[in-house]
Amino acid sequence: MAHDVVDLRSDTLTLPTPAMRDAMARAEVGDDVWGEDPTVQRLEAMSAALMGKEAGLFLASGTMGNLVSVVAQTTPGQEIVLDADSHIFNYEVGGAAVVGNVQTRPIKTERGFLSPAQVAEAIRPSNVHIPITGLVCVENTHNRHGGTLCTPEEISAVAAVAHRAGVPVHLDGARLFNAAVALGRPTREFAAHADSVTFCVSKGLSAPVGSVVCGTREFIARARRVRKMVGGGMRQVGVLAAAGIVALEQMIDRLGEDHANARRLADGVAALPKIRIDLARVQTNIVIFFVDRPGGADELVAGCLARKIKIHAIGPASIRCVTHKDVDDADVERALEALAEITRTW
Ligand code: TLP
Repeated sequence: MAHDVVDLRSDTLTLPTPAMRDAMARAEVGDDVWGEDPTVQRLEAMSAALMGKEAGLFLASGTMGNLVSVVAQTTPGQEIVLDADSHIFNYEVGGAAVVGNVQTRPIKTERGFLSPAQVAEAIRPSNVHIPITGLVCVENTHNRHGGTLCTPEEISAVAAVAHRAGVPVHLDGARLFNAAVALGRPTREFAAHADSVTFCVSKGLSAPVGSVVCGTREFIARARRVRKMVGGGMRQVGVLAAAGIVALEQMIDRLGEDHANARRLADGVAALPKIRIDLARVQTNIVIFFVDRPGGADELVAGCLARKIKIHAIGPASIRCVTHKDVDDADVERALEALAEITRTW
């Protein structure tokens, strides 16, 4: 069935599948703060297995997963090292600073990924004047860099440098399954050298709510306390975890379709006038492009909206489109036709 509105603003806009709604309605539940929700426990165990970790913890969002991971692995006054375009630094309302009382050390990178040399340089020496480096964060795939991905080997190289200095590593894998599918590698290989990893079931995997953080049993016990502290202890939350289980069972392999659609969208966009796009960065389900015309990004957003196509301006001259299960081939064609029409006179 054709979609009335084509929504390319984010993969967070995916609607739950009928199988998810069915699983939610039937979910066996209990009070999860009391450790009595069997459906949550099943999702956490499945997640831990997929990430090759001892334990998992279901949370409300990727933001909460990152916050809990930062707080559980640092002490106030420490510094966390991350990419300057990372989600934690840009889009999480300063939670690491406000709740975690840590200082962020943002570092500019080419594709969103710190090199081992950058990490080595950023880790602080022991000195009475200087904050202690408490955590290194990696984001894969990388949102602001346009869904770029890094390999398990790249993560391992960065983690080796951090670990040599006694610093743990957190992997913000909100879209880790996109990287795994794109590279044909299991998620546990990406997570292997990270001390904590968060992934979201609410993005391309299409569940309505939720993320899971995984790590050692000891880390998860600490993370559980922090989750409670920030108000994230939920009760009969198996109704949400049930959709997450369906997401992991049924929605991973199809992410390749989203990547193919993003590629077609990007190739079409590259042919438009006054548009700049780096096609090499289109590696998963995100397409970012730049508009070389004053007010052009707003014109594109408004022109698309008038044609029932939603795209997102992430800056005064930049647009982000994200493909997902509620965007099909015909929708990509519709979006490209709309963009061609709007830019025809440019
Ligand atoms: N990203 C959202 C917005 O917040 C920008 C989106 O539409 O892409 N890490 C990464 C890499 C993310 O892209 C996001 C969400 C999160 C963490 C936070 O997840 P939620 O939205 O569940 O808090």
